Order: sequence, then structure tokens, then C-alpha cells
Amino acid sequence: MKTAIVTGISGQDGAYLAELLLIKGYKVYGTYRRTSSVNFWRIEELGIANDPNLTLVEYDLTDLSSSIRLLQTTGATEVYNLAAQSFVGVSFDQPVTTAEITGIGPLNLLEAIRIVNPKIRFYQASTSEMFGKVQAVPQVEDTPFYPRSPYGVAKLYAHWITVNYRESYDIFGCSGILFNHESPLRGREFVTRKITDGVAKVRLGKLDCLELGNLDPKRDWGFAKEYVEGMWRMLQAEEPDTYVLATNRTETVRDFVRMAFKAADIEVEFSGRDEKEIAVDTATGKTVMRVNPRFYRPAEVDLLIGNPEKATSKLNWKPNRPLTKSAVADSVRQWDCLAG
Ligand code: NDP
Ligand code: GDR
Repeated sequence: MKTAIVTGISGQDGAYLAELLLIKGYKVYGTYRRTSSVNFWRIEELGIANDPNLTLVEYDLTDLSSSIRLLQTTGATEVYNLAAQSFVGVSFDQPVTTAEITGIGPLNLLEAIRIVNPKIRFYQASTSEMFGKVQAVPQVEDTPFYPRSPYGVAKLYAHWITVNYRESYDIFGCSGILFNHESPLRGREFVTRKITDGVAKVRLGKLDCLELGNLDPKRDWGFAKEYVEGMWRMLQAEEPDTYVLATNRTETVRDFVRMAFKAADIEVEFSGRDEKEIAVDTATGKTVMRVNPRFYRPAEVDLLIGNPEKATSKLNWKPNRPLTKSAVADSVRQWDCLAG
């Protein structure tokens, strides 16, 4: 029986990856942080919280000695490092914490691997945020990086240290440069979930007006469940490598807002510009969305679109659920029930 560690099991990807590994017959150690009220709603939602092959382990990525103990006590042969301070907006307010967790955290695990068992395979959750300011489109593995947030900078360190340990110590370290991927398990602070949740509440009369930040950025949005399959495939390959996972399509935040309202049978018309932009319900004349500069970031990533050709040819990985009107509609309907 294969044994894997998934750090960050309380997050979106951690929950889906744990589910996938359990289906594949792994024994899974899922790590969570000690807090006053640990929340496992995602693994409960997926029905795996009480799976006999899943063990939950308290662990903090910033602690080298617990990283070493984690590897020693579990005997895992694959480590998927998904834990991070993952919210770009917060990284501007907490840059040092973000650097410690998101940047140095993975180094603790790589050091632990070097000390305990250099044969352990390691997956690092890298991100399209490393591309940042547009250098080329679509972005691929060797597009130059230019991060635009403390989060992106921290992830870039983690990416290069993974590559460095691969080249220096022959550690099987893979870096998956994943573009945005969403799902019903996505945290409500991220824009897709914030929008669908807000739209559902507007339709149910529980919220007058949804407030957002910059509507111009374009994102390449995929479906999280498919992306965790890509992570697993990277660690099953013959050689460790770096791969982009993306859909090769891109949409603005504004497009997403329009699609979400449409899915709730509300036609909206946008007017005003930048920080004054609003969306009005054409049937009632009510303002149902307004831009609030509070949600703007000090520096923005304007355009992300990734080409996953390398992952398709080498790992046989393909995204089959890009962002479509019907996918947004499904989400609004599903989250509509939650809001209700
Ligand atoms: P989430 O924010 O949903 O999950 C992050 C997880 O990291 C949570 O379980 C969180 O625990 C845990 N964590 C945070 N700090 C620590 C710490 N100090 N020690 C141990 N665990 C910690 O992120 P996603 O699931 O969306 O993303 C997974 C990974 O992939 C992240 O590294 C993210 O940066 C990266 N990524 C995500 C993309 C996406 O579109 N979703 C795209 C590209 C990369 P807690 O619940 O206690 O906060
Ligand atoms: P992102 O995702 O920053 O791409 O990082 P997020 O959903 O937070 O933002 C996407 C875009 O929407 C704009 N935006 C808003 N964002 C939020 N959260 N809230 C708002 O009100 C709002 N209004 C407009 C943002 O400015 C941005 O341009 C996600 C995370 O999962 C990272 O961990 C991951 O690495 C990247 O995706 C790929």
C-alpha cells in the first residue's frame, strides 16, 4: 500500500487530492494546523473524514523539526505540499508571514526529505502568480517570471528551491505551475466563490449589493478536481519536472460576474468606470454590484492564460471542464442552496 502526505488537507486542493489518493488505494496522512477551532468541512463534504485509510496529523509547515518527525513517523514515499498562505490579497498585509509559510515552508520539507529519505517524491504547489506582469502569452513552463505580490514572490522562492534540490541532491521534486482552479469547495474569500455566493444571496433577497474590486483582470479558470489528478500524475512520471496546468482560455472578472447573474436569471448592465463601476439589474433598476476600492490590490496581475501542452503530451493530462456559462450556472445553483 502506497503512503502519501498531503499538507493543507483542510484546504480546497488538499481535500480533493486526499479523496483521489484514497480512491487509488493509498494510505493518506493529511496535515492540519493547530487552531482553536479546526474546520474539516471540506473532507466531511466529500465523505472521507472517517475513512480508515485517512489519518489527520497536526503539523505546521514553518517548523523544521516537525517536518522531520512527520516524514519519520509516517514512512510516506510521496509528499504533496499544498499548505500555504494562499490568498494574494492578504499577502500584501502579511508579507512576512506569507514569506515564512509560503516561501520557506517548502524548504523545511525539502530539508526533511534530504535528512530522512532522499527517495521521497515531492510535489510543490507552484502558481501562475509567479508569471505576474505579462511577459508573454500564453504562459508556458519557460515564460519569464515577474511576480506582482508578496505571495507570488514567496511562491517563486519555493519553486526555485524545489528545482535546486532536484538538481543538487537528485531529489524527485516536481513543481506544478497551476493556474486558478475553482470548485464548490473554494474558499469564499476568492473571487469566483465570492461572486457566486453573493449572486445567490442577491437573488434570495439576503444581500442588496455585491461589492468587488478590480473587474478587469483576466484569469484562466479550471476545475480543481481535475488539477489534483495532474499533481498525482507528476509524481508518477519517470523523471521529476515542472509542468503548467491550465485551460488555455481566459475571462475577465467582469465576464464572470455577468455569467453568474445570468445564471440567477438576472440580466445586468455595467456602467461607470474603474472604481466607480456598477452593475444594475435591468428588470428592477437596482444596483446589484458595485466596485469598492477596498478590494483593489496594490499591484495587479492583469492577464493569465496558460498552455498545458507539456502536461498533455508527457502526462496525458487534459482539462475537460473549462469555465463555461453552464459551469458557472451549476455553481450558482449549487451555492444558491447553501445560501438558502
Ligand atoms: P487553501 O487556501 O484552500 O488551502 C491552504 C491550506 O494550507 C489550508 O489547509 C491551510 O490550513 C494550510 N496552511 C496554511 N498555513 C499553514 C501552515 N503554516 N502550516 C500548515 N498548513 C498551513 O488553498 P488551495 O487548496 O486553493 O491551494 C492549495 C495550494 O495550491 C496552495 O499552496 C496554493 O497557494 C496553491 N495554488 C492554488 C491555486 C488555486 O487556484 N486554488 C492555483 C495555484 C496554486 P488552514 O485551513 O488552517 O488555514
Ligand atoms: P488570485 O485569485 O488572486 O488569482 O489567486 P482571487 O480569486 O483572489 O482573485 C482573482 C482576481 O479577481 C480580482 N478581484 C477580486 N478578488 C477577490 N478575492 N475579491 C474581490 O472582491 C475581488 N474583486 C476583484 C483580483 O484582484 C484578481 O485579479 C488565486 C489563489 O488561489 C492563489 O493561491 C493561486 O496561486 C492563484 O489563484 C493562481
